[in-house]
Amino acid sequence: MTAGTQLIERIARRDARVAVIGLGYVGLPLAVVFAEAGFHVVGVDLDPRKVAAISCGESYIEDIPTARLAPLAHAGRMSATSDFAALRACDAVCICVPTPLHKTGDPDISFIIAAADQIARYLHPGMLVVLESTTYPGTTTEVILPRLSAPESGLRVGQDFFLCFSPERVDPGRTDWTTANTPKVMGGVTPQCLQAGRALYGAAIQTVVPVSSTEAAEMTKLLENTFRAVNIGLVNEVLLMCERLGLDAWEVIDAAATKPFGFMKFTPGPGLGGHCIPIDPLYLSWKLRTLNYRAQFIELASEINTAMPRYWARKVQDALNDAGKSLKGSQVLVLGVAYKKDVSDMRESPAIDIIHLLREKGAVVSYHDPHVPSFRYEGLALESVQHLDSAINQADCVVIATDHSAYDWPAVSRQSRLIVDTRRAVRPAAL
Ligand code: SAJ
Repeated sequence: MTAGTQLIERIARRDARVAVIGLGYVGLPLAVVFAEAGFHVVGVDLDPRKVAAISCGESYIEDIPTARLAPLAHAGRMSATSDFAALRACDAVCICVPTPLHKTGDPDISFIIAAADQIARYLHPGMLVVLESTTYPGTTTEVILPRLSAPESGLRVGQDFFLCFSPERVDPGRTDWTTANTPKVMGGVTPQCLQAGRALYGAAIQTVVPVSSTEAAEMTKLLENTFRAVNIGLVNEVLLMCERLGLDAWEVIDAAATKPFGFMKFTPGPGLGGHCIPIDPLYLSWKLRTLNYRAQFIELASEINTAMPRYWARKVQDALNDAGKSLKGSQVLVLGVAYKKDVSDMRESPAIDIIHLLREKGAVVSYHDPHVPSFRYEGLALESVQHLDSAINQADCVVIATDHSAYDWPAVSRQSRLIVDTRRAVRPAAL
């Protein structure tokens, strides 16, 4: 019996022990889904607070209530550690670590490399390794594979161990599409690798979508998020075009969205926030530059999207000027600093760029966000104003940067002297 068939049999019997490296918004839900499918799961994370919380059965991720995690931890089906030696007893390891950018804008895959080096220390015959972190095409075979099939290990990919890439598709806060029911793309270094990956994920996730290689799977994820970034860049340019045409961009986009086919609605905004969309496409354009190709749509969309905070800061300056006021010394209240509505995440939030730009021009800027009571981010340390009504009354200009559902937008509109609305949260009267 080959190592592959033995692994697949252990998976079928739920005897396989699964490790998940990285217990964030991707790794923890994945670990829970495997544990609920009957596997013994060990989470590995360098953050002792995460390890302690999971060991007590307490969740720190919105998508996983403690009531769902606790029974698994208490039944011993799920545990956590910071000691990578736990991998020695595991049959499968899923890597769910961050893939940020360096300050230079180049991919930072140091977390992937660190995980691969740890796995290499405990790699044994019959082990399956699956990379989930979003990265450029080629990472699995060019970076991970050499570390696992180093001559001293004597282990051969596809025969002794198995290596796959399967992109994460977690959208934090979403309840309709979850880790368990979102189709999961899977590519293997060899057919045997793909077979092992499909066996494991197919035991816990409703639909596994095989593709011909790890590179195809890596590219699939980047296409998904590049599609969003480029279309958001397009509608932000539509805003700039409509302004010159004297048209309301949101009216035009809403009207276009009535087309029941061949159109997908995106809306202009303050820029591009989050930990995925602003970053993932730059992994792709970086890789293509190494192949002497310039990914023009990605670069143009990035140029337009990153220019939006400056566009909106200028709108504030112009609006105050039209009201006979200088931006310098004006009280400006920013509503919403999270990167998108109804979340508390601030990563790459364009609202922060707008605040910086307004402050640079001498405005006295405060903010309110029901999901962000205070923050210390990118050189700013601010607290949300406590009394929204009085803050609006005192403001020379209100900037709507994040259109949280918690706001009473008609009331904001009535109370504000001046509004710059980057999200069209305040809707004009219907025709
Ligand atoms: N944004 C716009 N206009 C739009 C849509 C978004 O300005 O029409 C802005 C948002 O305000 C935000 C940024 O772009 O600042 C990104 O927004 P997003 O809706 O893409 O949200 P994310 O970053 O949470 O994207 C995640 C992604 N999920 C994964 O990578 C697994 C993405 O693939 C999902 O499609 C997206 O959630 C989703 O649909 O909610």
